[in-house]
Amino acid sequence: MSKNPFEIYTEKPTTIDGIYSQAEVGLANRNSGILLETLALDVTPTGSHYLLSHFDVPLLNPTTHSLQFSGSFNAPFEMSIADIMALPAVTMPVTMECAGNGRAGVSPRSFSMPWLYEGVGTSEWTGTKLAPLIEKACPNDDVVEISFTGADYGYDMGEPHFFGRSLTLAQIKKLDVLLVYAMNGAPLLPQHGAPLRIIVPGWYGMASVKWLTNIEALTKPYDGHQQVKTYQFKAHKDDVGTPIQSIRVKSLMVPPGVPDWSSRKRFVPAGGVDLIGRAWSGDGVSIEAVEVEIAGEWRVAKLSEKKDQYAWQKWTFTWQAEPGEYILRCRARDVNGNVQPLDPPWDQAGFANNAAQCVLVFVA
Ligand SMILES: Nc1nc2c(c(=O)[nH]1)N[C@H]1C(S)=C(S)[C@@H](COP(=O)(O)O)O[C@H]1N2
Ligand SMILES: [Mo]
Repeated sequence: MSKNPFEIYTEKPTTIDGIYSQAEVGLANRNSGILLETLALDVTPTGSHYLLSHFDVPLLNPTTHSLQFSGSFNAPFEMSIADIMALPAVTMPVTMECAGNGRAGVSPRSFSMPWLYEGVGTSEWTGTKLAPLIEKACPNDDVVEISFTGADYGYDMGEPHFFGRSLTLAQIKKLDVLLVYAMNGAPLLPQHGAPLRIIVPGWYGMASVKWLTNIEALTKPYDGHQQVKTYQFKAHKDDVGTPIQSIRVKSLMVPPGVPDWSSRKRFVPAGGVDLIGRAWSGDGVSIEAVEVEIAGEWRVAKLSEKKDQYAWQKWTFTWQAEPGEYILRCRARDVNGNVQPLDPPWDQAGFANNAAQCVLVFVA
């Protein structure tokens, strides 16, 4: 047998809209999503923050783990977690969203983690700024990119690799990248990248490498699988693609009322109903307005001020619900004029679907 049993698996399995394979259910069980009711909170409780791990969760020892700076640095070094924790600490609430969030709503759909709406959350991340450490390691003049490698290893499309991503030096400075060891005031949990990860505020989650082991200064563009073979917008399979980076404008609501166990449709008693939700956009851009659609009419919601640059904003709307059947929708607009579409934007792998959420409710 070949040393690489997956070398023939270069194509993703075929899919049927609305029908999920056992492998996809397995992915969905490992990669839990936010409980939409916790959108009522500014900070997502750690246990409700979504998860996306491509391979197995590495169980690393925080007392022996170290971060290596390698490659074309003039003054490379190594740091323990204790060394990193001794540096000036920053705590930042950041809304993180998986680039695959909404994938299940794109038709025809592509095989991968089948998110409906749940691949998002806001945590208070504690760590230290990455840019000064890169400066300390002193990148040589020939450096074009910095790569970040995780300890998790596996196969995708026939290619064995450690999960890794890259950023340019300019991006690291501009994006306020953090080297993070704590989440919501507690040490990172294994599934969220313990003992060390980066957080790239304002970008989709794939950039925020977990289980960080190595930071390398590269003299050629990074060609890691998770940078060049995926996380590219593609109109079709053979499209050259454009890299996915900033989060697209989006909003979600807490589904009102109570659910039916098997259909997940909602029952709402007639009368005043307080709709609550969150809205966010990429690169720390503020939201300008959120609208709610009820019975075909779009109405302006009340929007809270932005408190933290990279965290979502709260919105509310009081609905005088009359008996009937409704599809509620919400859509946000950011200050740059980007608006959520009503229909899913097309992407071959279902990335970055920011179409307005639909919630079916019965009022009686
Ligand atoms: N090492 C490593 N880092 C990773 C991943 C991974 O599989 N391995 N998944 C990425 C993706 S796609 C997302 S959306 C976020 C999810 O972070 P979370 O699981 O803490 O929510 O981590 C990113 N960092
Ligand atoms: Mo993701």
